[in-house]
Amino acid sequence: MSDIISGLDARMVLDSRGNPTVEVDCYVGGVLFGRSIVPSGASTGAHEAIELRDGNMNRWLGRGVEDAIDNVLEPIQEALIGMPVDDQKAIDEIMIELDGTPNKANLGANAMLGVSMACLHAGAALHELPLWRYIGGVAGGQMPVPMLNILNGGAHAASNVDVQEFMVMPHGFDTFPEALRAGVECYHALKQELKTDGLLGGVGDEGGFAPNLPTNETGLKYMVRAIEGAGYSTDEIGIALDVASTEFFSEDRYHIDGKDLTGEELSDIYATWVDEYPLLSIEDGFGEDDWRSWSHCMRDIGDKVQLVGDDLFVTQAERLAMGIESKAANAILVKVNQVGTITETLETMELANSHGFNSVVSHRSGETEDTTIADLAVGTRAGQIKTGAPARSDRVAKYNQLLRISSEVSEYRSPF
Ligand code: 2PG
Ligand code: MG
Repeated sequence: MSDIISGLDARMVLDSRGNPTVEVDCYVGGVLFGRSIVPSGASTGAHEAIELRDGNMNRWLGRGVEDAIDNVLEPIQEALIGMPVDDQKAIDEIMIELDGTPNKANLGANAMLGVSMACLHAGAALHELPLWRYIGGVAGGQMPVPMLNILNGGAHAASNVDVQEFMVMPHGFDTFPEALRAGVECYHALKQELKTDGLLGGVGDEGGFAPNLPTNETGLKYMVRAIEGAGYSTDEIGIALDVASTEFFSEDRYHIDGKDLTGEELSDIYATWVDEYPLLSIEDGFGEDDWRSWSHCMRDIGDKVQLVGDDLFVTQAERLAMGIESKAANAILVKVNQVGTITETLETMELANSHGFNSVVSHRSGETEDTTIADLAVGTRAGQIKTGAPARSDRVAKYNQLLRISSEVSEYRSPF
């Protein structure tokens, strides 16, 4: 049987916010072997690889992806036809060279990632392996602890809450399905708590509730009420935050809860929250270039809480190496479209792992039915995944894929 890429196809499809995105098909021996859809962020980091948008304001509010699709159909296809589809590294390296820029500005990270992921799926299909096993190889897989974003704020909601994500982290369970059930029950309990207080409205971009709250800390109180309201203890279910603080950082100050705080003052608030709440993980507590505050916070509470760099590291080995050097964090968020290829994603995760950093595989706020990240989390044995609330099919699709995988993979270990 042929293992050679015989062609690529690409088309525009919609993401969960009604924006255009890129779908890529990979053909082997003339047969469709792999398909992928590219996700898209809202609170994007300045250092992320470039997502190519047409900018024609008469169509799709300037968010069209015709140029990215043309790049798949023309230069990328031309360069990849004839390549063995299971040589992921060579495929990604050819695209990186063809692009020739440090941030994928030429071909577009959305074009490149679509191809990279479609080839990954095609490679798995060629070897008749489930995707997680193709990624994991002989090391097999490990189920991740889920982080469910049940209360949305920041750029993902129309509310007054600055913190972007309040997640439950069911870490004290023996299996993935049990952990997921506990997390989902907290989602339902939070709905009840908010209803009781007359705060139940719509949901945010990741399916979590999006109430207006008097302070950000009130969100933490609701999380505890949700955990306990669902009948669990805060010893078995903790809280993870994505503060996404770059969104409210300007002129060297953090504008949160109507105050203008220095990085050190904000770090002190996190320290109090860690003492008073079952807070296990804080993502993007500081701005994407505020290395000093990150390192200060690490020195202060880095032994008590997971500090995750998202906009800080943008899944790129070079930025992660800076963070390792300056002891700025102890974990990395992994988003495939921040770097643009599977090979570079795996290299960054390897670097994290070899320096004792935790990895959290993540969705984007703009998602689709594509479930590649579920298999990626299992195959790389990342240990943690965040993929939204258990609501809206773009989020639930990942949890459902993990449930499917869990019938084959029983290994499950919480990093907490
Ligand atoms: C984040 C993500 C995903 P976005 O900040 O971690 O939750 O949001 O995709 O908007 O960057
Ligand atoms: Mg984030």
